Amino acid sequence: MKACFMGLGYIGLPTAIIAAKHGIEVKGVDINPQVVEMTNAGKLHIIEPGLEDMLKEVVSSGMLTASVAPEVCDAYFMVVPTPFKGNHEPDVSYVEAATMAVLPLLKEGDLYVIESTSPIGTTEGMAKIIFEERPELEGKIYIAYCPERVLPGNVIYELVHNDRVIGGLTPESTEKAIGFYSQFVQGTLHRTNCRTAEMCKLTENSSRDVQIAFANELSLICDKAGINVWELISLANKHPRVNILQPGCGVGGHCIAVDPYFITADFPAESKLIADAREINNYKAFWCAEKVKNAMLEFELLNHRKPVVAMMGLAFKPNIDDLRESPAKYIVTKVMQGCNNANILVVEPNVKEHHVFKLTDYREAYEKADIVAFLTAHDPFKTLEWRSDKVILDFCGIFKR
Ligand code: SAJ
Repeated sequence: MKACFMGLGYIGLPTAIIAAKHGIEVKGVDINPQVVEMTNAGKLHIIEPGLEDMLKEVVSSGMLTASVAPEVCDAYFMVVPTPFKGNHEPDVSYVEAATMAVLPLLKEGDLYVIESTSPIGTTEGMAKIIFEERPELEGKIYIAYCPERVLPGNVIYELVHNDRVIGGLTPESTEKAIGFYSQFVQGTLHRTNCRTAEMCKLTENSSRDVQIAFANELSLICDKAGINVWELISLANKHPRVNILQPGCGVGGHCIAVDPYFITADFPAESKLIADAREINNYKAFWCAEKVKNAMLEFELLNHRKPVVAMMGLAFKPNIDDLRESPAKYIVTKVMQGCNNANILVVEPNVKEHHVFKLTDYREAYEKADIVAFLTAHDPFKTLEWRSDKVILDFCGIFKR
């Protein structure tokens, strides 16, 4: 079986490599010629432990080749971005473009799968486009939606071992998709329809966003009530059936902070809790920036000089180098806007240099700072000793004090 993966990004490329590793001949397609060139040279354009060796292997064996245009295969996978537009409206134009690109190649018996996180009804919408252009294919090809749930940094293991939800346009389509994924997925493949599978992905991430919003709301209440929120949550979680997540400086990344809008955009009247959770998590980043700015003003009033401020962390979550959609980055920018940058030390131990921020070593910044704002709970920060001579704003539970 020949499989075509449209989109060689954080999900498409690892999935293409794993499929090729399991004996499937794979044609990888990306609109970025550099991605195509690097892939064919056995070089990763993303950071994922252990993946580059696997890429070199499948490229040298000829099981994976990349190009900018698709060619005739037996199965086609849409693994392209689904961002949202300015007004939080989902943008499925990349899925549409990828579908139009493979449309002329489709033949009877082929499998067409969307993996991209999509609003409910996208798979049916693409089927409509396909059958309008190619009416002879109606009922003759298999169409399904199969979301992924891998965690960046552990993609190889999770792509093989995570359970997956397979939602066919028809039961036959579900079975056909199961036949494909069972070639390399050891997790359980759960059968359903395409709308449920689309909603399942959105549900998983929206549920996490709501849970994080609850933790963040607790942190605002505890700040006002003079309660240590970390201690509170730790005690509440001693209850056998309570599992409250951790407050942070907001919610970042391309998933948890984005996917809930795919629901609220289509069901605004029904999705109040999901919408409020988004508001709370976005507000938390604003609240943290205000906290830092107020601490700077208080310091200046008390000490008659501007403070040195260490902003600890830019990444959107602990121990990674991904700054995309990062609340920490937003907070640093907001704090810098309010003052001349001279006394703001920016720290990100997982990035060597940044095109906007001058980076300082985390130990040096901690030593020099009068005010220290912990934004991302990177492991190296946890080696630092608490200093009572500094103003420490611990937004992400480094010291849990
Ligand atoms: N966060 C908190 N408190 C917590 C947990 C997370 O503030 O207790 C913040 C993080 O700092 C980060 C954001 O939430 O800013 C998202 O973090 P995450 O741990 O959810 O990581 P993601 O976005 O990389 O991965 C999520 C995962 N989804 C779920 O856990 C339900 C992953 O399995 C998905 O594959 C991924 O989204 C995705 O691609 O959809």
